[in-house]
Amino acid sequence: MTQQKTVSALRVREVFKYNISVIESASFITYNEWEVNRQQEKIARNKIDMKNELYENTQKVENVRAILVGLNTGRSDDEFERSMDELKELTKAIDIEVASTVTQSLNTPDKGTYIGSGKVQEIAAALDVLDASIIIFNDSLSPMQVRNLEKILDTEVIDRTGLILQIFAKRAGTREARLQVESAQLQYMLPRLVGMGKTLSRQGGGSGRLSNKGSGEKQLELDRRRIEHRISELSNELKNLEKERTTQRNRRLRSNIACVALVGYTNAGKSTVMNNLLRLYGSESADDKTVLEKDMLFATLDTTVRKITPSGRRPFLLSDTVGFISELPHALVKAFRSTLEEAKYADVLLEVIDFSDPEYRFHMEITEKTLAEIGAGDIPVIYVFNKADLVQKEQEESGRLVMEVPKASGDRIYICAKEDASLDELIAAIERKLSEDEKECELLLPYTEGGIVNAFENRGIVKETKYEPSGIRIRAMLQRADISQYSDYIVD
Ligand SMILES: Nc1nc2c(ncn2[C@@H]2O[C@H](COP(=O)(O)OP(=O)(O)OP(=O)(O)O)[C@@H](O)[C@H]2O)c(=O)[nH]1
Ligand SMILES: [Mg+2]
Repeated sequence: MTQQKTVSALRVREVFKYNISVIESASFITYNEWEVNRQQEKIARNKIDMKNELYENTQKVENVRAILVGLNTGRSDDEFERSMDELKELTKAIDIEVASTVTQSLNTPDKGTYIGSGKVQEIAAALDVLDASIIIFNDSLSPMQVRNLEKILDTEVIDRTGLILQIFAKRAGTREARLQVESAQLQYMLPRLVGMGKTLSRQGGGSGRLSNKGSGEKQLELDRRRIEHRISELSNELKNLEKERTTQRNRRLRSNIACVALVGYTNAGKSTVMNNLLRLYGSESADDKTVLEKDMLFATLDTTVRKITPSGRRPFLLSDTVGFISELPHALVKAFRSTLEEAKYADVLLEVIDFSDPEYRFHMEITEKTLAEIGAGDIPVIYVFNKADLVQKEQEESGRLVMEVPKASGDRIYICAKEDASLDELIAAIERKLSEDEKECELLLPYTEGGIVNAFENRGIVKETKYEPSGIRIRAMLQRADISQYSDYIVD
């Protein structure tokens, strides 16, 4: 049993190590060798695919089991329990089975092993009994703590950040997401590598997480330089992709069609809203335009923008992006900044909330904090309380008064993202919000300015058009910026 366990732990670790093979293939190159390197990268990316596949297979065949460990250093019981529950969901998100949960309350974490030595022994004894091969900690551990624990427990130890990074690595589908994840993983590894160098130089050797090609300070220094080199390469490439994204975004902004962004905690139902609006009001065949919706954390990792053209109402561009979570690893926020920032350019945010989750208020807090962090804190918000069907069911079962769905009240709307009536109510709420700042104006445009009429029509803001000898007379809903831009033509 012990032997089998070690094998599965090593395979999980193998996946975590995939970056090293990428680094090996990248090696030291000059900027002029960029093109050659792109080919090498292609090979490396295939390697990542293979590794991810290996990971999937490993999980399916071997059924890895984990012990979850949480240390409460002064949080309320509720808060602590909530974060342990979320750790369980995160663990399930990479198909690792939760064998058991171990918790402890201490004023301060133990410097060497994070939890007390008695607890470490307890876990060591439980490992065999529970057939577990990986220990997952709910907080961030120092590189030294991970090493100490791995040595005592003789099995793989990862922390919450490491776990989230693995989920992202497994899910990353687009090129940009893959580069972002790789960069985040390397940034996470770097201090751990340096830390390990110290230990190894004292010990004069040994085998560790990253020392698969020999050991000693020299080798580690080489690895460290390779990683740093790869990080700067990735950051250059991400900058190029960001430029592309900015160009696309500028084109969108110039078109003046309203931009609406779905934001919110992971698994709230953002992609479900997107897909169902596309099904009802997508401008082209919706089938190949839909995005992945799934009952798991971090189903979506990139940004998709689609045009929604509701009949009789104004069209808008809708974007769906990566969800938020409490304690999103810093390296990840940094690497995913450009994806996360997409919301910053929206006219209206749809904050999707899983209303059936007892923790929804806490999720709203985290979402609002994250929005402020990425500079999207001042954009008008519609609070979309989703999965209200589940709440209705619960109310029915417990004999309470059942809420009405859909229901809009001020900036709040209660919906079930899978029902057409809810989606129509949502579209109406979006239109209301978009027109909040608008004023109905009459303009008289010379026939040479037909382009302006077209642009207004594309935005769906024209109420009336009359062709008169002196020009085109239109009534349109204008925003403040339009009023100053077109003041020469405004007659009323
Ligand atoms: N019952 C019910 N389930 C819903 C509703 N909306 C979404 N879901 C389910 O909730 C799960 C998560 O939905 P997604 O749309 O993938 O959530 P997301 O916010 O995009 O999640 P991430 O991409 O992981 O951030 C899926 O299983 C959906 O089918 C709803 O109104 N009612
Ligand atoms: Mg999604």
